[in-house]
Amino acid sequence: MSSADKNLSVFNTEGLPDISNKKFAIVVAEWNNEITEKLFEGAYQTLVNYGAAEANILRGNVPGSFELTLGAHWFAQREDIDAVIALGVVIQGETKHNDYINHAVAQGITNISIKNNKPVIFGVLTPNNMEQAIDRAGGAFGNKGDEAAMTAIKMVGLKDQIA
Ligand code: DLZ
Repeated sequence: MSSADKNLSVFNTEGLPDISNKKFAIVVAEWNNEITEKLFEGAYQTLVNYGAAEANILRGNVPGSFELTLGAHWFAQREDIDAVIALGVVIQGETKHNDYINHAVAQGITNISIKNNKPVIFGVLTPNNMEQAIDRAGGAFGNKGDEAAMTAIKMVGLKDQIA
């Protein structure tokens, strides 16, 4: 099992949809960018590994995770985009700032997904510290960017089946 496959072991990867003509957007928060870049690399590579054309993967940066909702909304509004992946890392701090950001983004992403009737994937890590973040961005616990991309692939296929 390759390391990319190991990261995705929580998923059933049989019968995945053909995504060669699907278009994806990845929105990346610049806060904690040493981690969010790893999440981006994992998400991008997983999309390519499972059949997405590189020309069909767009990227947009936003300053912090709080801005992911609006950045994702701008992409989700576009008819040519099939799914959006929002990537960020909000590390627990001494203040409650992180709680406000996490709740706002989780709610915001849910809202824009429903409003635009397309998958908008919550790829935001909420670790207690940097070590936990590293473990989940290509470290001991895999790469949550890979998982976010696989979720997007599966939801794109489900939409074609169900919606
Ligand atoms: C302000 C802030 C803080 C304290 N922590 C984080 C963080 O851990 N991760 C993150 O992505 N962004 C953080 N930000 C920035 C906010 O997301 C946002 O960019 C600012 O509050 C401006 O709206």
